[in-house]
Amino acid sequence: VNNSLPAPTLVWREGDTVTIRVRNTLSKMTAIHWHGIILPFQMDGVPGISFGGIAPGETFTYTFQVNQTGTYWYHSHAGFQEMRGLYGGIIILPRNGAFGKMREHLIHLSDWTDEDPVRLFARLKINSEFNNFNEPTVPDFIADIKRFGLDKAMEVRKMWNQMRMSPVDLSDLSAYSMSYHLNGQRADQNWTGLFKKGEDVLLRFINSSSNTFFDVRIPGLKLRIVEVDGLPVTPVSVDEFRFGSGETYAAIVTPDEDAHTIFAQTMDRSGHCRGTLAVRQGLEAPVPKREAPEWLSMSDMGHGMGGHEHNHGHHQDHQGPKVRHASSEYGPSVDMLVDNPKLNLNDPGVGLRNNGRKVLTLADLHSVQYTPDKRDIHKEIELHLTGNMERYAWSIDGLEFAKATPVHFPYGKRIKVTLHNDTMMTHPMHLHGMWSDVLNESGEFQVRRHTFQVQPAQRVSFAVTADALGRWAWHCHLLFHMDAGMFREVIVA
Ligand SMILES: [Cu+2]
Repeated sequence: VNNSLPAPTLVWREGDTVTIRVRNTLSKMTAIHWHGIILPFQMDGVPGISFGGIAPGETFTYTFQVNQTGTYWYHSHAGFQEMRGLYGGIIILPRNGAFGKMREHLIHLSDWTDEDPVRLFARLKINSEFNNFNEPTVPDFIADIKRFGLDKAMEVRKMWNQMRMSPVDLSDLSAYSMSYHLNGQRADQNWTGLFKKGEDVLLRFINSSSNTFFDVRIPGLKLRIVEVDGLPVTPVSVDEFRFGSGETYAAIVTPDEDAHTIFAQTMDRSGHCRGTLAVRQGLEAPVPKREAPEWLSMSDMGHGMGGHEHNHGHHQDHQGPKVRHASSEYGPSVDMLVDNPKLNLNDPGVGLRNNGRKVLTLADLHSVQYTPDKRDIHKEIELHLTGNMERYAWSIDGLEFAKATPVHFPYGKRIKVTLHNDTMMTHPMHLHGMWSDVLNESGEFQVRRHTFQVQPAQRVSFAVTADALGRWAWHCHLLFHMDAGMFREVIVA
């Protein structure tokens, strides 16, 4: 956008009507989506749902009133353009607030591929594991034999083979085909944000990557999380947070050295990006080593999963919810069904458990300055996130977008949605047009999000007030999962 990567940061003010004329100078159709912004559906920028897209040479005028504050972003919702730099930040100031009360930096974490994303996607479809170098190998097997004895080691292998799952499927794209950027710069280019000694710094983090989870920390500094997805939360101090594609977090830090490293390793530990907060340009602080990837545990894959020969539903313990899988889940698009899901929200996730650092979890986030819609739930919807790793198939209830019918939200009603993850991967789920009010384990309102992570074998519920008429997109924000079919249209009518 305007020859810049990331695209220019847009600063808006609450209450203003903004008008953005987007002229497409590319040779292909494009579309800009305003991520997390509540607006009329025709302005939402999803081709085929909100509008027809912006053809080459055409200009589309977006205009809407801004009724929220905080950190958001915008990106292309067409093809794989987001993966090649079509993203930028949005800062919305409170109606009466001033900009620059505190020193602040906007930090985009993103991924980039030099390959043609279309070809990369096609290759994943053919062999989804080509990219995963954490795959256990023959030496691992020999190590297992030494550790467990041959019988047990064989058993472990057999188990994985039977499940046709890889225990290290943390991410399906790795540093082999991607590079990782902080504000458009590689780790060695060391993007640097300045501060004066003794002052607090507000960091607005945006995960504008197409397909990457980052584990973010600033060694030696606490991150005081004050805002999530643009909205204020009860401040919580952590050392680290897992950052999903599409989410935003704002954190206040108080630097006490001349230089601090902002370190973000990918969830699969195949790569990282890095920047520096410093009192002047040219300084560096030590850069931590990337940690070893951790295998998924059995609990990450639910209990009693397996092929279709198992009797689903007979493994449930009496504590958990009754899990029912849609009949469409029993097909070639699904390789795993979770009957005993994890219900707790306080799991930092694989690779971050017991690492000696205080890691943010979904359970730590509590909205403030917002009174939830307390009306009774009018309708409950349960959807399962499904996939087949070998086929690189990603879907909802076993149905890819092209095979599915829209989800209906009755206009003006309060609706409860339960997402149940029948896959081994974490999915950042993003509902357009309306807020997702994430509920705690007891079903009470906890935190308002526009995008939130559903961990492997986890079940999370949220409530929505369906006050936005029209057609909306709802999808996993990993671009390749979305394109493979983990996507639904929502109709509010
Ligand atoms: Cu996904």
